[in-house]
Amino acid sequence: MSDSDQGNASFEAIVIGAGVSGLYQLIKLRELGLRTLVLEAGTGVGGTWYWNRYPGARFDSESYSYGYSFDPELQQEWEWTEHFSPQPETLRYLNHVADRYDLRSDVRFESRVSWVHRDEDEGRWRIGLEDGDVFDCHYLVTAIGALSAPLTPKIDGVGDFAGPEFHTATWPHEPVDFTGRRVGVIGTGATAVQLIQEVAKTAGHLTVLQRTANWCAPLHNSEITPEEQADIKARYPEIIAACNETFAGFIHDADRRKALEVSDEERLELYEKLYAEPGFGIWMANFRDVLVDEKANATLSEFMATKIRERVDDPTVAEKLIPTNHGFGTRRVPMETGYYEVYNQPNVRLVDINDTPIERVVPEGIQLDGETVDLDILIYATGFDAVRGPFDRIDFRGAGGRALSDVWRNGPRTYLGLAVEDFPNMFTLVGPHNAATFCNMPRCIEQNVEWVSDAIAHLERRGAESIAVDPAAAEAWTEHVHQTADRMLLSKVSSWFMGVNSNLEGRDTRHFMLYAGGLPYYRQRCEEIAANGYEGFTIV
Ligand code: NA7
Repeated sequence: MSDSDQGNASFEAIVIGAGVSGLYQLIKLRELGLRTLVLEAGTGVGGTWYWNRYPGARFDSESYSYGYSFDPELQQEWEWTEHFSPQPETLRYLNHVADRYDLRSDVRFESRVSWVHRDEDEGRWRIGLEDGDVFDCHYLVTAIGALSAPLTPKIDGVGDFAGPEFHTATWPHEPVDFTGRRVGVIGTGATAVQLIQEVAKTAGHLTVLQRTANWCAPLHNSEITPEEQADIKARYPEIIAACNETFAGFIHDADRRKALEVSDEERLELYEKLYAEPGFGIWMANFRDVLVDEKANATLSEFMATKIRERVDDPTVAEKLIPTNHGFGTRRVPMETGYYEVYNQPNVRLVDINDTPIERVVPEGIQLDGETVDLDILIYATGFDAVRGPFDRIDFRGAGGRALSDVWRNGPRTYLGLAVEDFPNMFTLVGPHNAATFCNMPRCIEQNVEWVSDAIAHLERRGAESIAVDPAAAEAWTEHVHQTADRMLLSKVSSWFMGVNSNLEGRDTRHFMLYAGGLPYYRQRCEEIAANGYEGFTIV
């Protein structure tokens, strides 16, 4: 399609977002012969990896387990240089994919969607952009990501700082020089941990403002040697197949033993082994009861606390870095490379804002209770309105003009995390209650995209006009999502997994945003539903 075609407003399919899921969805819709347009807010492809350019941003997934697997030639020609790829390389990879399959010609950049309305007379979706342009389509696929609605904190004076200020998720394209500068970072989530390690290397002084300590685990990143590269390339089918059989699509899978059934020595042996190994093993390949049984979890948390005490010189600082309100792995585990040692540096100060609350942001920096922290640069690593935020920021209206925010008034209600009642012919890749939200994303994204593409192919073959979720099916899936989460300790803890966010009104009660039944069961359920003629949907 040429640029001039993009000016035509009508398409058979529109995809919102040109990140990992949107790019693959475009490839699959083209294979079906559908005239497709992708609407992308950024100036380039990449989604998460386009926006999150902050120093230190990188995979926590093994690089070769993260890349697309749909084309063996793509796997063979691309060379990941590190076991956990840094953001610039990942963005290059996604641009390579866009080039290789000539995807940009069907992407309209700088096109932020502000509303999506169902035209029931025409049986089409109308999509309005911020710039006023309007498009319409038969099939709509949202590929808007789970972590793409950044939030600044609800703190008085945000915006009053006189110097440069940044949110990690809208980082400038030009490098920021921290040399000799006084830098403040608000937040200590997975993003902040990656960032702090980098900023501390050159900043004149770094102040970290921590509200909740998180359990961080060593990443153990390294370069991929030529021998490892050859081995990875020879074993790609095996690696991807193994990921697809694990709970969350990673190369790591739970140890079949229980922490409380083995001897103290055996338990410690596994903890030490996993702590010394690269990646999420300590979270994903641990004893199978540590994320569901409080006593089992306590043994692991105690082990991790000992490590923090060993690595941080000042015992008072070490205690501040040890979480006290949640067990290991019940919130997203930040992966680190020398994070704890940062607090041994003379140019770094940890402020626990529970002891010394932030009063407000002021032109000079941050006003704490009784003290002003003067800053040259202020960074918000304060996260996102996760999972549902990207939907809430678009005015979605379905059948009968019903707002999505109304359907989700008491929390998301979806079928398979892929479709919503009253939103016919609309599919939500990586939507709330979708296994892809709790997954090594591309492994689940490929499953999502292929399932949606098969569903659309089914409709096209039958000459059907629309597919719509039965409310009872959405009800049952939502209930299943909650029951599955209730078995896990993470459901007892406040985090973005649970939809809790202090920066948003009315978001203080827990409502699970992800799907924790595991990728194999999720895939099987999706396949069964398709095999049963799209059970739970009405096709007309
Ligand atoms: P997270 O994990 O939501 O972390 C945000 C951090 O910012 C966290 O430490 C928050 O503390 C802190 N925060 C948020 N609002 C405030 C206010 N108002 N005052 C002080 N501190 C605040 O976001 P990330 O970007 O780190 O990671 C998101 C995901 O992206 C990550 O899990 C990966 O999957 C990739 P809190 O814990 O709420 O007390």
